[in-house]
Amino acid sequence: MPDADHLAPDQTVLVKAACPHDCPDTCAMEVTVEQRGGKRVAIKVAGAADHPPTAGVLCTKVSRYLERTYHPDRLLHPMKRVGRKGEGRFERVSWDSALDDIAARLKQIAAVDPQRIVPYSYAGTMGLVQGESMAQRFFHKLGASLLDRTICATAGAEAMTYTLGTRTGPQMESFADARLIIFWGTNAITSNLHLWTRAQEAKRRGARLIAIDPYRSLTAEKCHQHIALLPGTDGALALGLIHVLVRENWLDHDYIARHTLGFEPLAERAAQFDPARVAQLCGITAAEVEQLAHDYWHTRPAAIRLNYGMQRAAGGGNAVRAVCCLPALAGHWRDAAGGVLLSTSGMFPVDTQALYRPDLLAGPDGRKRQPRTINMSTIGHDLLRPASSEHPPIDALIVYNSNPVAVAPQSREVAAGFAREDLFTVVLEHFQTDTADYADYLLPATTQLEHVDVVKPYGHLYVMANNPAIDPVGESLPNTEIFRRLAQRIGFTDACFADSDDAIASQAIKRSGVTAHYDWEVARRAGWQRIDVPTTYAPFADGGFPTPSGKCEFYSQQLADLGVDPLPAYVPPNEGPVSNPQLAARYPLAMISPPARNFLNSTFVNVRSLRDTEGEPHLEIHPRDAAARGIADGSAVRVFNDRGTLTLRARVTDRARPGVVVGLSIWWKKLAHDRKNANELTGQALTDIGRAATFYDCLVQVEAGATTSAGG
Ligand SMILES: Nc1nc2c(c(=O)[nH]1)N[C@H]1C(S)=C(S)[C@@H](COP(=O)(O)OP(=O)(O)OC[C@H]3O[C@@H](n4cnc5c(=O)[nH]c(N)nc54)[C@H](O)[C@@H]3O)O[C@H]1N2
Ligand SMILES: Nc1nc2c(c(=O)[nH]1)N[C@H]1C(S)=C(S)[C@@H](COP(=O)(O)OP(=O)(O)OC[C@H]3O[C@@H](n4cnc5c(=O)[nH]c(N)nc54)[C@H](O)[C@@H]3O)O[C@H]1N2
Ligand code: SF4
Ligand SMILES: [Mo]
Repeated sequence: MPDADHLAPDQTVLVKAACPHDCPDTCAMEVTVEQRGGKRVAIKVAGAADHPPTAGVLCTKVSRYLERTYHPDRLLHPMKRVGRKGEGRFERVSWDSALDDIAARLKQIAAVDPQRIVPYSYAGTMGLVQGESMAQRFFHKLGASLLDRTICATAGAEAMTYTLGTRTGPQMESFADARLIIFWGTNAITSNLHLWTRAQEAKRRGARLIAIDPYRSLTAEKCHQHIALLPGTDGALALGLIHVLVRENWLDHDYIARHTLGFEPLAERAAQFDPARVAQLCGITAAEVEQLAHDYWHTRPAAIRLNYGMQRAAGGGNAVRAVCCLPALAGHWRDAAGGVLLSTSGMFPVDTQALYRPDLLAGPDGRKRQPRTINMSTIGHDLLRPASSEHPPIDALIVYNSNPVAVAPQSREVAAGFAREDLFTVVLEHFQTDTADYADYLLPATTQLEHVDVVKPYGHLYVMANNPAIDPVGESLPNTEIFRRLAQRIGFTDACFADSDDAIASQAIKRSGVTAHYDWEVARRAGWQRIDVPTTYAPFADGGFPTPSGKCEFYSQQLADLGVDPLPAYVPPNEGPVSNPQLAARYPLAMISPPARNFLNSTFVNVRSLRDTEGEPHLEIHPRDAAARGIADGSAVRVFNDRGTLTLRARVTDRARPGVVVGLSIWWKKLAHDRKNANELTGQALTDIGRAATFYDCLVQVEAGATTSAGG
């Protein structure tokens, strides 16, 4: 078999790659490559049949990977701004002139105060190499501000870690063996296709599927039962379930006694959440609460697939804590197909010291610097905040693997911040996104088909390897190489700045515990390497929670020490009739903006075939709420609150429950007719645990007709 580097004109090769996207499935891809005109060209991508989680299938989006990679709009050269900020007018420049100028500007700013330089990145790629390796080394050496990466997962991740000690759960393959599967705040068909396949298999074998979701998503409509609660009320529902389990003595006393901490106070807390009260808080019936608790106790194995949809509200962290108590109470961890799965990311010991080199924070005098931390979910506030000695201004932003002008909450503030003429902005991208429009320098980055990477999944138990399949498109460079060259220009001489991408991939995972046998060379040849856990993986069948007490902590002393409620509490949405009746009177509808099936966050929105499938930005609204406002199906509506206003096409449908409107996201603003997306309306308040964004804690009003722009 030829390899991709030595390919005769008539030969094709299969290159082992890994999907880089922010998706729990982290599929193994096989890229068919041939030689054309002296260049390696990818002609096909497919899912690897022999990788158990992938099982030969890619989703619709990534099946279109070649359309994205060879898109006529790919950025091919470094570019420099010529128009006003945000206008998106650029001229082509050479790499040397771009990097020389960027290095000079950063040096100048760093001489005043390096904290004035802020990196902004998220999970455009989940690769450990093109993600944060060279980039963080560079920013640490510079002494730049640190970034708190909270835009997606920290509420649940921290809440689960306080409760279980780590992030793990039943492996996705085991869901096929469950008899009850609860999809809690997740539309698996959209965002977790390969787990859904296992659930389908379970269903064929007689399992019962239940969705807990304010929206009748593609997944909810295929479940046996759909509990359509109000957004942000999941904590109350979970406490209601605990209430019934305790009242009925549906409890695994042996498991509770041996492996949990704080049963008595938890039971006392749950006593306040009788089904009648829960029904009222959640906008469901008491019978739904009773029935769910009954099924949860009487059906085994019972697995909960918990996901992010239910965390994007003020009480997201506490809600996750409450749900994480359920399997320990009912003894479901005893089964390999039981328990709760939010993420498997706790299973992979990433070597953050080797990758990010936090030791480089030691300044020129050798003393460790402690730069300020910017929370990425409040970047709008932070860019516009008046400077003070406590808050040095942000003078430069380096954006990579993220599209904040489209994805960060309260977009008007974010865009106003990016529009500051005194802000120096560099964007590393594949395309001219909404964010790229504001760049002073726009630098073309390679895609997964063009660079090396190792991907840490969060939905299964295999480390994934990505080999480059083709030559870089245009003059694009891997993120690592861009930061390597910048480091060199600034004069950083530490050896780590010369590490190759292969060297970084081999450093990325610690060789200890379940990854004692991690070997990059082996993984890159095979395409993946399973961590060393048994095929029937039941992480807490016999307790062994890696919390401070070694138990599942219903009661968390760590949270108590932080001044946070040590027991799972019900924290109602910030924007709702309970917390803010005046606001709720003016803006009576709760808007959620969960992922669209054919996009991945804002990635793929510019891929024609996928955008055409999604149609145009729309708002789903219940017939009752539509009728009350004289809104007809297919008409344009104005959606607004104090933060802004946007125009969407109404879909009158009972998929949205009464009181809730749904705008599937995340559109590129510039591809919407009014150049806005759902984040025009979302706010910058943070969650109770994890300092995360609260995208789905957002009250709005909707009006028929869409001609004015009042209201915001
Ligand atoms: N196709 C596709 N796949 C994706 C993404 C994408 O954009 N598109 N994004 C990726 C990323 S970054 C992430 S973080 C994951 C997200 O993964 P998930 O969190 O599983 O996201 P969704 O699949 O949209 O499911 C969220 C569901 O939660 C519901 N929901 C909203 N608010 C509430 C609430 O308060 N309570 C409850 N119970 N449900 C609520 C929504 O209606 C929606 O159906 O998906 C990843 N996968
Ligand atoms: N209203 C609303 N807003 C949301 C959400 C929601 O549900 N509703 N979801 C939130 C969530 S869960 C998340 S995770 C965030 C996601 O927000 P982001 O992490 O910003 O994700 P994307 O929108 O996919 O943008 C990633 C960008 O990285 C670029 N990219 C990919 N690979 C590379 C690379 O190798 N190098 C470089 N330089 N660039 C690369 C892509 O081209 C893309 O433009 O959005 C959040 N925003
Ligand atoms: S986005 Fe998810 S389902 Fe699609 S190919 Fe990538 S990992 Fe697989
Ligand atoms: Mo996310």
